[in-house]
Amino acid sequence: MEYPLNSQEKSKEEQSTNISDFDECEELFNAMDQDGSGDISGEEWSSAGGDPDDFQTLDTDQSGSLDFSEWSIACID
Ligand SMILES: [Ca+2]
Repeated sequence: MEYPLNSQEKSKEEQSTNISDFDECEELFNAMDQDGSGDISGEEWSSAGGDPDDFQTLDTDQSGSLDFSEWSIACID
């Protein structure tokens, strides 16, 4: 399924979770996880240009790092 070129405007509601979203999120996650530890530390988040307040919000279990499930909630939704 492809979106027509003239309808680039997608509302948040229309963006369903699909494979390409997931792949993009995974790529971003891996890019931010600079040491390949499998989670994004506060330092990695900041050095990627992330807002510390967003980090706090996304770190739902307050572990001090974002794992992929925490990240994917923000990325895919
Ligand atoms: Ca890491």
